[in-house]
Amino acid sequence: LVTAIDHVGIAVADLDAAIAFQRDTFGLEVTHSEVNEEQGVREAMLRAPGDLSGATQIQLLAPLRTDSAIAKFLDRNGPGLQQLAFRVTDVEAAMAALRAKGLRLLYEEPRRGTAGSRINFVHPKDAGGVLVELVEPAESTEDQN
Ligand code: CMX
Repeated sequence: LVTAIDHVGIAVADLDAAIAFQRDTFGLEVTHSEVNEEQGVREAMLRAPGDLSGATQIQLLAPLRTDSAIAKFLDRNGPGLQQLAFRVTDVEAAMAALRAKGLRLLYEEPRRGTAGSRINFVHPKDAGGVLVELVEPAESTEDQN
């Protein structure tokens, strides 16, 4: 079902400060950033220098709005690990396979994720207390910058 661990998402209050911390402390570099209005986030993807394209990334997620999932997570937990994202080749097929096992998906249909990917989430209560994201990357992964 899963072809790779795509990224690990960290909720942060201040995206620019978090990028600077990851860069200055661990040497990670930003490969992509965007605003996703539907998800209510400002986000950035980071990786270790020299990592090949396709390697697992760190996603920093800052809230755009007070009613967003990330704002609620920060209110409840403070900053920290918020999600684990698995890469799949066909998100609808993955959704069907997980539903058949009795897991709840958060959305009826896939929504738009980072860089034009198609995403859905498994409810954390059905995945061992971890918010699991399913990510089907956009066709071209060449132009993620
Ligand atoms: N990881 C693990 N558990 C979580 C969680 C998380 N990120 N967020 C909530 N939970 C837990 C809560 O602690 C709660 O547990 P208890 O009942 O034991 O207290 C339970 O899940 C349900 O909580 P809830 O109050 O019913 O639901 P929330 O309003 O907190 O929403 C969730 C939780 C997962 C439905 C919501 O965060 C969501 O829709 N997430 C998907 C979208 C998202 O995260 N977008 C931001 C990232 C965008 C991107 O990746 O591109």
